[in-house]
Order: sequence, then structure tokens, then C-alpha cells
Amino acid sequence: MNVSSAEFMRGIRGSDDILADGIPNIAFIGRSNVGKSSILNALAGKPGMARVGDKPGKTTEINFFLINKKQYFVDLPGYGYASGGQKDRESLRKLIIWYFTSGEAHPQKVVLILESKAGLTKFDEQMIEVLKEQGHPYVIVLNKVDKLSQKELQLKVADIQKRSGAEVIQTCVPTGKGIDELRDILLATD
Ligand SMILES: Nc1nc2c(ncn2[C@@H]2O[C@H](COP(=O)(O)OP(=O)(O)OP(=O)(O)O)[C@@H](O)[C@H]2O)c(=O)[nH]1
Ligand SMILES: [Mg+2]
Repeated sequence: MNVSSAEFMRGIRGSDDILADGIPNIAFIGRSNVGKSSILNALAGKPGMARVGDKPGKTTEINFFLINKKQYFVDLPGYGYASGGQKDRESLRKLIIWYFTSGEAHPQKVVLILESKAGLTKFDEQMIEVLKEQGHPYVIVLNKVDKLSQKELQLKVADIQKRSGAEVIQTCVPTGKGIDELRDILLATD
């Protein structure tokens, strides 16, 4: 499956008409700096579409990208960090929780992204609890696999699978590893 069109619609920080327009949401979530925006750009084949940064806390709104005119890829801020300190961190955390629990958004699928070195952190486990409670289906992606040796990677993947009970898709944005596989899972075919 290919992406033939991808366009930024808008960023929101709370209730908005875009949540009620009936277009399915695929939500990208994870700790700050794990590569959520980078993966979204790679899936869309548009490197500069979502803002990417070396420092954590780059994405500060819930950004909607219309893919093939029939799905939104929703790029959320990361949890666990914000450059402005405790207060900003708390407001981003609340925004993320609001998206998943208010009942206003209807994510059809959630892509929970982890970073290879950190693996599954306590923040991710809390997020998984929220997703399970709310009944949102999710897939787990382990990004930046270029940062581990083959042996370290095998151990890490086994650990995450054991603790989460979910399959883990391995990705690397610079080499493109796993990106086609993930796109096939996420894109609607009808
Ligand atoms: N080595 C490596 N670096 C990556 C990979 N994917 C993303 N990065 C880098 O990681 C940094 C963070 O990427 P972002 O896409 O901005 O991460 P994010 O999760 O959207 O971050 P926030 O919006 O701050 O939560 C950037 O410098 C990317 O170039 C990868 O697979 N391997
Ligand atoms: Mg981002």
C-alpha cells in the first residue's frame, strides 16, 4: 500500500470539530523523542511534514494529517518530558490523557512507539493501562533499532513481548527498516 496524498490539517489542544468528522484516527504515541513524528513522516514519504527535533518536546499539540483523503495520522506530543519544566510536562500529559479518555476522539488504532535503548518504561506501561481500560487497540513499535547490536536487540524485543504480551514491530527511520511493514498494517485498503 502506498501513500498518494498527505496533508497537514491542523493542531488542536482540546475540543474541536475535527474529532467529530467521522474520519478514522490512527494515533502515534510514546515518550518524548522516541521518533513519533519521524515515523509518521517516513510512512507518508514526506520528510518535512511533521516537525522533528533533536531535543525532546518538539510536538506540543495534537496534529492531524490527512492520509489518502480517508484517514488521519494523529501525531501526539510525547510524555515524560517537556522543555519548559514540570508545568508544561503536566499540561502535555493532561492533553494526551484527554485525547484517549474524553470520548471525543475515536482512535481506530494506536501506534505505541518505544525507543530501543530504553525499551518499555513505566510511562509506557501506564499508557498501555489507559489504552486497555478504554478499549483502544494498539500495536507496539520499537524504533531506533540502529542503536543496538543484534544481540542486544533480540533480548530487548523478547523482554518487551514478554512484559506487554504484544507483538513488536522493529523500525529504523534512517534505513527505512520496518516502515513498509508498518504502513501495510495501518493503511485502510477500501
Ligand atoms: N538513530 C535514529 N534516530 C532517529 C530515528 N528516528 C528518529 N530519530 C531521531 O530522533 C529525534 C527525535 O525525533 P522526533 O521524530 O522529533 O521524535 P518525537 O517522538 O516526535 O519527539 P517529541 O515530539 O518531542 O515527543 C530526531 O533527532 C530524529 O532524527 C531512528 O530510527 N534512529
Ligand atoms: Mg514529535
